[in-house]
Amino acid sequence: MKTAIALNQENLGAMPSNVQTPSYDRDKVKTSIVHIGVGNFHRSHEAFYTNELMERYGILDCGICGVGLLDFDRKIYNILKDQDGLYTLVIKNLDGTRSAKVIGSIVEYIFAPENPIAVIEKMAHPDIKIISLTITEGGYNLNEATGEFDFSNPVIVEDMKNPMSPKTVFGYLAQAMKLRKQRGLAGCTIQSCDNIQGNGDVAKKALLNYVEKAEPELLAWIKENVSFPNAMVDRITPVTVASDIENLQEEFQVNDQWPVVCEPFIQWVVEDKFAAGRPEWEKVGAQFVTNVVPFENMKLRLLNAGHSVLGMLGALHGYKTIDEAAHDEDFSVFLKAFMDEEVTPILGDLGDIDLDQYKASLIKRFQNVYIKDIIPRICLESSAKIPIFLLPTIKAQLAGDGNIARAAFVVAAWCKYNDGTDENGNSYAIDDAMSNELIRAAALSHQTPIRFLEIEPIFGDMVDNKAFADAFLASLKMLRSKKVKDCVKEMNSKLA
Ligand code: CS2
Repeated sequence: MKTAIALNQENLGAMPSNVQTPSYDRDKVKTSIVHIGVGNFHRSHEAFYTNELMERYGILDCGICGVGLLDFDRKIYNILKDQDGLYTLVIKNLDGTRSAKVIGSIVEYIFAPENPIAVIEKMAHPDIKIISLTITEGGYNLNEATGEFDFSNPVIVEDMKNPMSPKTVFGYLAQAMKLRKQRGLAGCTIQSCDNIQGNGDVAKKALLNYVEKAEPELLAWIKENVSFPNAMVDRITPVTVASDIENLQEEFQVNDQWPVVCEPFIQWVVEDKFAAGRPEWEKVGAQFVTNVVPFENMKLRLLNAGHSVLGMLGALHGYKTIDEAAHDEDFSVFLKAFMDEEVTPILGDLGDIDLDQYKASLIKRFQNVYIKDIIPRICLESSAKIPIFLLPTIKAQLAGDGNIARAAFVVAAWCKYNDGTDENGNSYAIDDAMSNELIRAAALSHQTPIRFLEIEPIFGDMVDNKAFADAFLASLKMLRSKKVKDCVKEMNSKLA
């Protein structure tokens, strides 16, 4: 075996010919984007699009400065430092072929816990036109049921007390915007790239709520000078595992400490509302539209909810990855019927979108056996995901007397999931900001099944809806008395 070459700027010229490397001059790249939360998804999506612009069009004024706010980000900080901001994106095609591309668009990185002032200054720098975010669905600090900003969160309380050494994204944004205002600088765009309906509106609401209390005199300036475009973002990007690192060394002779693997599909539909201009991402496939709502609805309620369906059912059954669950005939019949009968009716007019084709392509994407998207990634933080991906579908269906049997079954499966053991007796961790409450409610639900729906921050008053509560209770009873696959078979034949 040939020795793999360590990935860094100096070694780029020595990379084997089957690895695509940046051919543009990275020294000439000018940073105009700060991105908070450089996880795998940012690296397969926005950083990828931006690298394409640099590579294919020589547009170099859209460099990215990554920012990590959490202690957890120390690892990526150290690795990107070692690798001069470079990393490899490995695209895994449906036919098993792979391509490897070194991405060079992240040209700076600041680890906030070590240097909060540098982050504030960077975000307030006149060259910065966009501050983009992937801070997860739960990161916006809004109560799921009431939609209100949670001022009781201890880190928020701390940020209000110590504005110059913030911990949260809101503390940072408020200080950076304050500096921009004081210095007479222009505003910028705050661009959410998280899977949330109206993600821009949500980011705006959260920031304005925070600022109203923390820095009230800044409120009007933000309203006037900062824009918050909504966007639909899409590319399935699993967790990187050790074998991805090894495969890259063997197949491409690249030694990358943290590559990203992803599917070939990519989509970004963005509201064209950028306060200080934007890169021409449309040149490389992004779609700029005036209304993203239909795209968001379709993606969150079919793809993301579809993931949760396969994730919850698959976890109980003991499957490890989404492709295994998606290849299970019973689960895929269930999923398809969920999409057709419970989601499609509430999607409304989708204009030119070919929904049948979209749904068929989703099933194929879930079934991509090379992606190996682990079920724990899908199930983690479900308390922030289910209320966005699944509950709006149930509410809309209930409002029109529509069918909710399968969606309610998935909620019941989620309840059982919080027992923490699959049907083979293997236990797993409940990785969720609300894990204590979820585990407790699931435990109580053995005696009093309705207890799970009484988690108010998640379900609000949905527990009072008889049709939903009945469907949930019937499903949970079934799930607690027999295997998930038998339940799914029964559902499939009963509802067919
Ligand atoms: C997944 C998403 O986290 C989840 O539950 O559904 O991460 C999904 O893979 C991406 O949104 C795909 O674009």
